[in-house]
Amino acid sequence: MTKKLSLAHSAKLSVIATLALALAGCAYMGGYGQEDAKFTAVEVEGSKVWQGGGTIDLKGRDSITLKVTNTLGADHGFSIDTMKVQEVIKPGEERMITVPRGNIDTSVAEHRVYGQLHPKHVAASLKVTGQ
Ligand SMILES: [Cu+2]
Repeated sequence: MTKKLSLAHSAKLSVIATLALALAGCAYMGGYGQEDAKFTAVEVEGSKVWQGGGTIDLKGRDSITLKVTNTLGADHGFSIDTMKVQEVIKPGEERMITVPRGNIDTSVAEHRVYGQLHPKHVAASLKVTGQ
């Protein structure tokens, strides 16, 4: 009798533990530190390219976060004029860039993402909806 009760009790505990882990997982996935879009400076067939992009829904958001990585051996510029972003990313650096909603030009649906240091650096684009 006592054994049966304690088994039932430990089963209940393991359900609670599983739920707690699942909740923690959800909080992590949707929480702080997650980027809305990723851009990576890479070399493709001899050209330097900002690879990445996507579409971000701005509805109900105060800011967006971009994860920018430079895998190359020199500094590369990262600019989005219509979001007031202009950065220089060091070789091997990974940087999270937060853009406040107020800096995003809402008259533009597709934002040009380019490297201001090198005219030949191939640009990418980022779409923003729900503004
Ligand atoms: Cu560049």
